[in-house]
Amino acid sequence: MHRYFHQALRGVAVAAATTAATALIATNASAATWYDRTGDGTYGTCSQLTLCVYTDIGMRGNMGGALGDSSMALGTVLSNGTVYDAKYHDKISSIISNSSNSYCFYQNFEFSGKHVLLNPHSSWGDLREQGINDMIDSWEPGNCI
Ligand SMILES: [Ca+2]
Repeated sequence: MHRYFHQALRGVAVAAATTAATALIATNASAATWYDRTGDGTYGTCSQLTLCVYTDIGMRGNMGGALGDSSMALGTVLSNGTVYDAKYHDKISSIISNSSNSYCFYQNFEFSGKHVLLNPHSSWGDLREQGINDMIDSWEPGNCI
């Protein structure tokens, strides 16, 4: 758990220039606000948010969206008691970023393993093309490490 916490703090440091706080720290009151929605196959479900992940290809399925830049590790319990693990762990298939930051997405929840970099204001409609479909467990603003 301590290692986990350390990893979370590193994520914040990487994003120090942003409003980032990490949802990894369940008691962190400044964690980005998270919205659970259903993707409808358009960009509209994410238009008011910073970063959105979808469990299905083409911006469909369960959608988790963060308002504000934040690192995230699936499988942790957030301040609202939500366990992200069940809904998104190893299920993300498309992503939209409206952030001015790049984002690195990792295979493992400790910001490790296979990883891919999403440029600012970009999207991936089919993560099979990035070779990381149904694999992502964590992400953070900034470049990959
Ligand atoms: Ca999926």
